[in-house]
Amino acid sequence: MGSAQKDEFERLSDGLQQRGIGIDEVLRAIKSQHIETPSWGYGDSGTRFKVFGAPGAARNVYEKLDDAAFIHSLTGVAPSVALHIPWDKTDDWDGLAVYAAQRGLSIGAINPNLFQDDIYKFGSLCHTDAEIRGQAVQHCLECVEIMDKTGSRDLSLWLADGTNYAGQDDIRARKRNLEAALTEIVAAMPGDRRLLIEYKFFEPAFYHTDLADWGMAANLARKLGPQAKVLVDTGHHAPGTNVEHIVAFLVDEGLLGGFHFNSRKYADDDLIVGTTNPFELFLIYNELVAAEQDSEPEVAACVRDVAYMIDQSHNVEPKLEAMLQSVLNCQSAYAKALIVDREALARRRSEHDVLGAYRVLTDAFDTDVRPLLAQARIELGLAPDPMAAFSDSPYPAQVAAERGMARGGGGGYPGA
Ligand code: PSV
Ligand code: MN
Repeated sequence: MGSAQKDEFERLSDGLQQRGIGIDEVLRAIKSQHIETPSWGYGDSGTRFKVFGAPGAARNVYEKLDDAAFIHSLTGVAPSVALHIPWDKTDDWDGLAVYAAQRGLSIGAINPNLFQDDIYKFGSLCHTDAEIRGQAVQHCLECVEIMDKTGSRDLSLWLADGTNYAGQDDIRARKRNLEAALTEIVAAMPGDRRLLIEYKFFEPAFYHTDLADWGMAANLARKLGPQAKVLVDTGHHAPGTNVEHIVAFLVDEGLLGGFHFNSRKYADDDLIVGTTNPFELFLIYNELVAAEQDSEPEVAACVRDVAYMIDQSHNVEPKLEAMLQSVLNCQSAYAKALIVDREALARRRSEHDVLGAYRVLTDAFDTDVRPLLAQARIELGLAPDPMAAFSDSPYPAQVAAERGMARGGGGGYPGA
């Protein structure tokens, strides 16, 4: 350990210990954090206006796994990769799982794609036509088989279903269609596999979205039974929504299944989590850390099973650096949540010391946790500064030279 790093860590650790924070426990938690990266964040992707090609962007699922392994080698906390089907489809799932394992990775959530086939113009699982619903269910069942072959635990479901005009369709009929389709899908899933239900209040439909908010997702999850949980995509809320409140509520109900982290600024899932609103990310983690320590065993168990996933596809930022930055922002938010003085917080709350309680949170948020994270990385046998290690690594230039410019150039508009 460099002596400057050692001094900084000891200073921080002394200060935290004086506040009654167990430094070993905090380090243990930081080292066992788990953040899943998305395969689609490594390939060429962008907005519906324009996809700017990126040199070195992964061209297939194997290259995506190589990139994910590189991010994991720098951070030590990103050992799984979410796949999107059919974007990542292969004829050899066993081979893919082995390829991942050889790189210290496992296959994370499997994401069905119920939005890019022509048949889905008016919906998928909610469609009025039973045949189209049947095809959508079949696709999900194919994904359940892929989960089996790859050892994936979670089927992560997002629907683009909805309508654009008042009167366009029967909202209640669509709701029933969805419930029936998901019942069939859950029935086909082994008991140790989970269905994560993602909601989004807008886009690509704008009049009504069939799964518009966490309440609708939670209602469905309850009906579907213990294998179904809610997935919170941080980008899928109206501006001003208190996301940490939703998180606290869902975890307390045992219904929180996972996250798709990104920044709400772009409206959906492209910008890097925690860049514009790191305080929100900290407050989300704060609720989770508090729940981890809850005396109700079910609440604590629910947090332990939460899947922390990034859902971003970068357009103007260098892709690998962007993914690394995303993981680092999650690490920093979590570390800050871990050092909240929970006893002081409980005391201030019981005294109705409104701003005192707020300052307990900002004391943690304002703490420079970099020496703590560096220490955790050193203990994991990693470089203390992943961004410096990234800059020193030949990997990004190597893949740029090998892979060249994959595709890019397109966009969702005619002639784009
Ligand atoms: C949809 O906006 C979403 O958040 C879903 O999770 C998709 O699977 C993902 O983005 C990638 O398109
Ligand atoms: Mn998402």
